[in-house]
Amino acid sequence: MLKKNLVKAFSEQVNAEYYSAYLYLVMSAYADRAGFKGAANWLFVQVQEETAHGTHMYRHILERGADPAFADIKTPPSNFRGIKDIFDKVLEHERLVTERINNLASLALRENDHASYNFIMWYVNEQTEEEAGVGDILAKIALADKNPGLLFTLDAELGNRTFVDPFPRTQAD
Ligand code: OFO
Repeated sequence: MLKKNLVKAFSEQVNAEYYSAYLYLVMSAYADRAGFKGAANWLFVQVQEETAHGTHMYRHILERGADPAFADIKTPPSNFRGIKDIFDKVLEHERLVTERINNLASLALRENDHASYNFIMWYVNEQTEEEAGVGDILAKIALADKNPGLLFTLDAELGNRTFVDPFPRTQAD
């Protein structure tokens, strides 16, 4: 059984994951309307990933015999200044999420809940990968400063990203 403070912390993180999905949906719409269809695709895959992260965590709460707490999902900002600004904000957001995930891991350890700690470790690793991936995109955007043509190459590359469900469920689940 999940302790009360962990139910609260996990539920808040479910909300934060769905907020991330909503934020990336807003960003995807912006990129699409700005003609960066590849970036729009990359961000839309991010929407699906964040939704999967939130849903997986919600299932963890249920599987541990607790009731998830639900709350409003706040409205994300939509005032972006171009594609670099978008990815700067993605990185900034992911760093905040990393902090939240680390706090959640520390709480699980403090509560001696090793099942939750083990569960949250997947998210710890995922955050490392996400921050690194966005850092690579920003490095390429910086290169495009001197050679704007590179932005089109990058956009085409971002257009190739596909969603792979990190937690596929079988009928037996
Ligand atoms: Fe949920 O993976 Fe980043 O935010």
